[in-house]
Amino acid sequence: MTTRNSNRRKHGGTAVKIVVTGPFSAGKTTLIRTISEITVLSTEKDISDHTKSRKAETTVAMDFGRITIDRDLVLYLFGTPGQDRFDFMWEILGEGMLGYILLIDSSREDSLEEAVGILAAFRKMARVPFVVALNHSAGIEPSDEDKVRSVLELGDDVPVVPCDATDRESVKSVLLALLYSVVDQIDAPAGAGV
Ligand SMILES: Nc1nc2c(ncn2[C@@H]2O[C@H](COP(=O)(O)OP(=O)(O)O)[C@@H](O)[C@H]2O)c(=O)[nH]1
Ligand SMILES: [Mg+2]
Repeated sequence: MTTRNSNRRKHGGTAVKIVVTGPFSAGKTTLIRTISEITVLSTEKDISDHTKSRKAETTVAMDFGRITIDRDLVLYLFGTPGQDRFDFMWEILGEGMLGYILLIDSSREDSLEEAVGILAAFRKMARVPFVVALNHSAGIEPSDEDKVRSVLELGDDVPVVPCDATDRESVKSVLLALLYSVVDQIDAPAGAGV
């Protein structure tokens, strides 16, 4: 049986699509590379504009990775490009997603500001569960989470979780938080994740 957000695969397992979005340089490509069991297909290109001082390459179209939870469930991870001029890709990548991770670099104020517009676009695009992951979270305090919640206008049902995109266990816990949100929404569909 095929549902809107999942596909039965030939050997019987379900494949679901999860999108990793967030501002430029939040750590999306890193997160997918950390967790993927296949070599991540990234479309990185040298940066030629003013953002070059922050990093040398940027994701142009998407990152693509995969993680097998068990023989019944495989997650396909799609990372969005971070710069505005590629935001036409968001809708393409968002099609049929089970949920998404909004990744923010919590060490930089402008990352949260940039996240506001991205989240608005995603909320408009799909009413699916999402989690907010705070990358570079060393030294963050409870008040930082409150600030993120208030700036992004998050409901109590949206998890805000610390993240180290370079650490496999940390990335796993972010994915689990998202999967639990998905399960919660199945239990209580009205209004969850929005
Ligand atoms: N120390 C540290 N550096 C990170 C982490 N995540 C990303 N980075 C670095 O931050 C920069 C931007 O990461 P990248 O994954 O390209 O961001 P993207 O634009 O969101 O895909 C890169 O130089 C990464 O090596 C993290 O969790 N810890
Ligand atoms: Mg990237």
